[in-house]
Amino acid sequence: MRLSRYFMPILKENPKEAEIVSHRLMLRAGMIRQQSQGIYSWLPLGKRVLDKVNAIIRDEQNRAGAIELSMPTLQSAELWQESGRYDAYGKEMLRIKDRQDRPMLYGPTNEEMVTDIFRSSVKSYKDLPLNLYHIQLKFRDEIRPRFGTMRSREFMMKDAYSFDLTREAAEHSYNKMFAAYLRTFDRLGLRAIPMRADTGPIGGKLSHEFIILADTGESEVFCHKDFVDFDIPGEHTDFDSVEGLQAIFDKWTSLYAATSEMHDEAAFNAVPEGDRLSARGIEVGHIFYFGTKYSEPMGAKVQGPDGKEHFVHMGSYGIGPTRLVPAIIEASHDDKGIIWPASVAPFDIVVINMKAGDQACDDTCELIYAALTKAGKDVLYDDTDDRAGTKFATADLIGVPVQIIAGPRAVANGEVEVKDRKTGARETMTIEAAINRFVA
Ligand code: P5A
Repeated sequence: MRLSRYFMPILKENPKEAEIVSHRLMLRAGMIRQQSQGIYSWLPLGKRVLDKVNAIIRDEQNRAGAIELSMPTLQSAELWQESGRYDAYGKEMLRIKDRQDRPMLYGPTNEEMVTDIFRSSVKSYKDLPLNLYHIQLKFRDEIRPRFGTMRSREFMMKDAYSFDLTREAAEHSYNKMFAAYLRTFDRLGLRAIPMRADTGPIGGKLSHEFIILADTGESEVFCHKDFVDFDIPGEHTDFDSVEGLQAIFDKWTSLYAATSEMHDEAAFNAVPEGDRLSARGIEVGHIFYFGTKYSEPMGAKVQGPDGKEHFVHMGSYGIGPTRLVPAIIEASHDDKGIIWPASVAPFDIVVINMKAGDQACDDTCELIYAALTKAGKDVLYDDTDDRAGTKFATADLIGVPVQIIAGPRAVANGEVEVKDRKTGARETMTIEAAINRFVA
């Protein structure tokens, strides 16, 4: 992508409305724009990051055996009347009427709709287990939308829903998502700690929130500090192994970890004082087991091996991609801007032409840009006629992991500089060496 032809509206000044660093940096880097309170457009640079986050989430959901579908944002009120949540959900639900005066709503979550899909076509235990997910916009009319897309009214969610014949089988499904979440957040460059949490309007008695420790987090959390160094399940994890997944779950729940709503002061005080971590955190995921809460009132049942009908045991599993992007920034930035983990960076490399219009600089940059693009890298080429200082500041602000800098003096020697955004380390090397480093 040539910057001169891209759309990346950088802000020079710090936006006044932004209270936390991720919100400030997302606005300054031209990643998002607020359209009305708590409702955002994702501008091209932000959209690239969001797509990469979603690709990792999708990959790990698929690995764990979940199947993707797509459900609509608008739902009919009737479904929610069946489960009893239409009235219970309160003012957070955006209620709309269509032209025939039928009550509709902008979905805050999809338990009812997916249960309806399930009951219309699954009739036998032989079709279980089943886990269906989608990545879709949601709307919750939050009392206090704030911190940009961290807590917005319209937001994206990956929501998965599992269906099983028995409670034991449902626990295996829960453990699959538990392990998949550990892997997902790790690939996003984050350390997320599962913590016992309040189930709120989703219901049931068992749930875990996945929390990123951050001073700017909205949740108050308490946990054993060893979680920070626990091993993440590897990519060859056998998701069909009941014992294997139970062992992962048991390990990751063996020490104290709870959000403030579930906090047990006495249990926490039993943790040796030096091992106690009392901190703030960002909830990036939340998984639930709620048994037959929806299947019973909505009549979602299958025939079991005993020939009788059984209400299915269900769980639901949410991740917030539009919250994850600022959470990643909260965890990874410096005073110059964002530092993207390579897995979600909007571009792999930025090529900075320090003197656009200078034939040697232009030729060198074109050569590098073409070679790296051909090798499948996402390359941003800063071919604008901005001052070099402005270009460096922009490159640091948008946080692309590698900068290849071509200035007249180095280019005259057949060389460029390669800068690592995270460490700031710079290395001068031949043009060929710079290309080879990233092509291999
Ligand atoms: C689980 C999947 C649910 O809604 N139903 C379907 C269950 N869970 S949840 O905890 O309420 O939300 C799941 C995740 O969505 C993100 N999230 C938000 N992100 C941005 N702005 C919001 N207002 C918002 N509300 C929820 C969080 O990451 C949460 O863990």
